Amino acid sequence: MASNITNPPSTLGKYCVTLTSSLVLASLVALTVQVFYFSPIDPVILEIPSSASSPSSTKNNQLQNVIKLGEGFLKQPEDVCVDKNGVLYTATRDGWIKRMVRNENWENWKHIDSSSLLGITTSKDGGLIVCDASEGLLKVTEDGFSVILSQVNGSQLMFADDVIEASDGNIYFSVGSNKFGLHDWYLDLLEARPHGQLLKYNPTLNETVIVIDNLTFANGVALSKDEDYVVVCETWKFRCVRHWLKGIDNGKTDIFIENLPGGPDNINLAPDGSFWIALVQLTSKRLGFVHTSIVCKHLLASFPRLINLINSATKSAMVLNVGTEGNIIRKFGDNEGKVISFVTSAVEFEDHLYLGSLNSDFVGKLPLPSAE
Ligand SMILES: [Ca+2]
Ligand SMILES: [Ca+2]
Repeated sequence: MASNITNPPSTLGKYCVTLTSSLVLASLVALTVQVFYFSPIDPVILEIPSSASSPSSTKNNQLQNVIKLGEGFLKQPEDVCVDKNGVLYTATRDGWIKRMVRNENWENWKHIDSSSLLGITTSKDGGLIVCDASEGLLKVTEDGFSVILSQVNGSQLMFADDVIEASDGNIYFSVGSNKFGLHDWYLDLLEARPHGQLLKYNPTLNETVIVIDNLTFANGVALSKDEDYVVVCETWKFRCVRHWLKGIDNGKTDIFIENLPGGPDNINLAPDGSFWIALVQLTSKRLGFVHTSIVCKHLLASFPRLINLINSATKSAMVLNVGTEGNIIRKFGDNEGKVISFVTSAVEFEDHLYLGSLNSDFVGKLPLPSAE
């Protein structure tokens, strides 16, 4: 009889439920093992200042007035600098150093064949010093490029982020992270531990020393007008740190400005001795919980395709003008990123601000008087 060779429906149903439960349980165990055991990060909670948790609350859209220089010609120009002749330079993601002479025509200047060029600065004996997050520090002149520094204490210099040259020839530069590379920057953000450094390279002695260790993503570097201190941006800490090079505090490190309304990227000295700091939006009101949940951090680190869900940096832009006392003088933004977003650098030259961005194919130019 059929009832002797088939299970009764209720028994079959229970069997199916048990099988499904077992499969779900096994999948959950596998997912948990995958997420926690193989997670590439060892995260801690990121402290987000209230000023940065809802950055779009400030009504400030002056950056929507930027003139787009070299639109379509410049792939993700992260940093900009201007030499003493007024020539504007930027390093692009496709490995070019491009420049614009005063007539506003851009040219391909030197090709470095790297997808990891970051901070740039002019050098006092001509040419530029360029950070290559894969190769180290490069010198770029009319003759081409050469490597200035590729190793620190016997190890490859990785993730050189920004650089400035002092008048005595010493080169101060940041290392974003000693653990994660440029293309894994989001893992460093999720881990939120201090893997960054500020270093000083003395070309005469061919010696590199650590100026500040344990920075939570070391980024922009600038010297004060009198070179009595150097400032380095600590992006995941929403602050900039100052190290004294002269005076009674020589050798000491203190906080220059903190509780910034975004993560500080590049910092540049303004002609009047103040600084311009570009801020990137690291979080949003809706997604702030990601940075305070260890489980979420492991999940995102294990499934990198999800990272775009929380990447808020491409949704707005903000730059600050900060005085020598760490006081905010001016703040310009594009809250919804309508014209420019993910601004990583702001350089003042002849009453204009020049803006680099990792989400643009142009350099933004903002006339300063009309922006006030
Ligand atoms: Ca720079
Ligand atoms: Ca940078």
